[in-house]
Amino acid sequence: MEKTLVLIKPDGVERKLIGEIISFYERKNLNISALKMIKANKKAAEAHYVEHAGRDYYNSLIDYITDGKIVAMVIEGENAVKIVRKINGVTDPIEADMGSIRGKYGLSKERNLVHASDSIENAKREISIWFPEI
Ligand code: FUP
Repeated sequence: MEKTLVLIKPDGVERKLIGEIISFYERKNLNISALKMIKANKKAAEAHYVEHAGRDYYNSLIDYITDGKIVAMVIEGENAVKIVRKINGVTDPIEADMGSIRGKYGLSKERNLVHASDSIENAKREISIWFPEI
C-alpha cells in the first residue's frame, strides 16, 4: 500500500487541532500506520526541508518547525500521496479549498498546519528521517 509522511506542525499542535486533523485522514479511510509526537531537532528539520535551502523563508521555516512539538505520521492507502495533499490543500491557506485542512484552519503560508510528502520518492526519504526505526 502507498505510504506518505505527514507532519502536524507546531501551530496545529498549539491550536489543539491534532484530533481534528487526524480525523480528516481517517474519515477518508486512510490508515495511520505510525504516529509520534516529538520536538524536531535542527538536523532532522534541515534534512526534511533540504529542497528549500537558500530560499528567503528557509531560516524562519527551520526556526518555526523546531520551535514546538510536532506530530509525525505515516499514512497508508491507495494513492495516499495525492489524496493527503488534496486533503491538506495548497500551501497558501487563502488559495486553499475551504474543504481542506489549510483552507479551513490555516492562517498563512508559513503557519499552514500540516506537511505532506509530494511524491512517493519523497515520502520514502521523509519517512526515513522521522521514523528511522521503520
Ligand atoms: P507544501 O508542499 O504545500 O507544504 O509547500 P512547499 O513545499 O512549497 O513549502 C513548504 C513550506 O515552506 C511551507 F509549508 C511553508 C514554507 N514556505 C514559506 O514559509 N513561504 C513560502 O513562500 C513558501 C513556503
